[in-house]
Amino acid sequence: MTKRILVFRELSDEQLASLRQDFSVDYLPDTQSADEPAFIEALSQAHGLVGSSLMITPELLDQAPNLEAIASISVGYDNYPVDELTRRGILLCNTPDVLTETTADTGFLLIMCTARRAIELAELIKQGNWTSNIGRNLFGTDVHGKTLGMIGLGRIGAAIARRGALGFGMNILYTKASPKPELERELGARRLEMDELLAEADIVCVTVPLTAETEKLFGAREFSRMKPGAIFVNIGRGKVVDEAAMIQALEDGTLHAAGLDVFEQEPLPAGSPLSSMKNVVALPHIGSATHETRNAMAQRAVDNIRLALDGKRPLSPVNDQILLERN
Ligand code: 8YV
Repeated sequence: MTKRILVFRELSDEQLASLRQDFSVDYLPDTQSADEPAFIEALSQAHGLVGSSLMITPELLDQAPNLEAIASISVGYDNYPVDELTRRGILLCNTPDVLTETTADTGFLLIMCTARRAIELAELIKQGNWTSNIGRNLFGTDVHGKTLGMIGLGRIGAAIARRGALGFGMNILYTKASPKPELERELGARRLEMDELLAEADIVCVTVPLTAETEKLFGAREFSRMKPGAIFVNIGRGKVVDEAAMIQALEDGTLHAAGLDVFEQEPLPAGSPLSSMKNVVALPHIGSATHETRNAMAQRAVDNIRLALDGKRPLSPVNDQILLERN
């Protein structure tokens, strides 16, 4: 019996052709909602799912009676009910490592653009408003030599910290979540309680995934404890931040500036203050969005789904306890 795979994000022609050699593939790369009739119809037949950025709910899984595995084209997997998938024996895979350096580049891009007001000042030229020397009122702030406070020091956070320490001579702090002795040795990173880190950091960079523990980790209290003039950058997940509290802090000056690649609601709703505030650099979730990396992520997902449906261990399973139960 040829197994069926529903692919709801873009693959290269070669990746799609390789899957079609061994599987029956429903290719719906422009899917924007799990409610779309074509998606629901294909899901009802699917043994495998490949894609990202859709909320997969238990109710949706009820409409996928044959589903064996999901290969997400993402490292984050907060949009999947992992415990429910495990209970149902459905394997979930993600794409760590292949996107680490690109996403860390995006994190440092946000740090630099926010600190040096690059987007705001580039706009002067686009608007024909560069009519005199840039004065003090438009100066940015240095990044080199400053103190970078990492909220999350996993693969991506560590890559950002290396850029800061090794490339910009920055002092690295991180929260006490879990000790990273190898990074303390390599980068001179110091592990602090959150309040201590907020009091000392010139730039706070969030890379933690969205979990029950990290939801709204950052709110009015945390912003009030940041240094005057400090910068907040978030490339993890939008819901790690109380967005209304962040907007209030940006408006009243408690928070000097923010660089954001993720938001509570994506796409960012029209009229959100974050889309027009001069002290905000807002990017449309482009963390891993380069040709090279998105191709590598898609390839990882293709490899994962093929291995999973062939009854083999995928390259990057999330709920791999299922594999232990199978063997
Ligand atoms: C997006 C990301 O998933 O990998 C992640 O967790 O946040 C991004 O890379 C992107 O939309 C991939 O499809």
